[in-house]
Amino acid sequence: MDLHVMDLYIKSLIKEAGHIIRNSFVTELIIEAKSDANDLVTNMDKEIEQFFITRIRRDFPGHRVFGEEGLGDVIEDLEGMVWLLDPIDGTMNFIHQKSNFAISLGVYEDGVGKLGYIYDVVNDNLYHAVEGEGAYINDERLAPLTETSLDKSIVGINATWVTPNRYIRHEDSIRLIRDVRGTRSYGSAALELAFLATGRIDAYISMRLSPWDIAGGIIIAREVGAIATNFSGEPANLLKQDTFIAANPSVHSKILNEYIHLK
Ligand code: 2AM
Ligand code: CA
Ligand code: CA
Ligand code: CA
Repeated sequence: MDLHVMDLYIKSLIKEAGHIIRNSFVTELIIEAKSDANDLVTNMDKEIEQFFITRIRRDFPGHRVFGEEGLGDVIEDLEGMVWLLDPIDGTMNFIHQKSNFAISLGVYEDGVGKLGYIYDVVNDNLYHAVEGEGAYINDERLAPLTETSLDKSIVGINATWVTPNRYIRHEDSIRLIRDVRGTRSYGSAALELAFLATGRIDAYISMRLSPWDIAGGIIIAREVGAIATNFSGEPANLLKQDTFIAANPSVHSKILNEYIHLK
């Protein structure tokens, strides 16, 4: 199918999902814990994932859906058309703040990112990209990233990763934080990638992300020149959880080589 036809379809689907989420603000959420007491899921995460799956199965038979809440297909390869969906990225923010969360979606064909979307539901900002045709916010084209340096960079990093952890050496994260201009933590990997694409931050680092957290964002970020890899410098993993760094090309390899030494 023509990518531009799909793009129009997906934009309207995402906006419809956004309406459902905004309307849910007046009703009480059912909140459950997943892997631990702070890893949360609500009835809306599941409802929105189901909403997408029902539409995709009806209108795109043969396409597969890989969603965080597991209501879609079991995905062990990226053959054919695969939609990687996070119905609500930043569930903790969704619950506590009713803002700073996003719908994240990437459409891949045989493992190649074709269409990427991040919808900041509350602010009604839709970031999107079509492979090779640039990245956009609300259909206005984003400028390519410009050259910068580490001492002028703002880095997105969650404070958890500065406490002793099993992924990265404590002294490395402390040194990185000292050497950059500033750090931010938004609590939504998808939004951090959208902010990287708009130049509001210059790098985003996480020790553990899942395919649906980054699938849409890496397509968008790539269109403005950002580089996204795991901590070994390999392309981001779209089948399983992994380390992740996406950054302006002028600081990506410096952060990776001089600050990140995996334990
Ligand atoms: P989520 O809200 O969809 O779970 C900050 O918490 C970011 O890390 C969010 O994008 C969040 O996505 C993601 N994340 C990935 N794995 C997580 C986990 N086990 N617990 C909490 N957040 C997780
Ligand atoms: Ca989650
Ligand atoms: Ca997520
Ligand atoms: Ca989620």
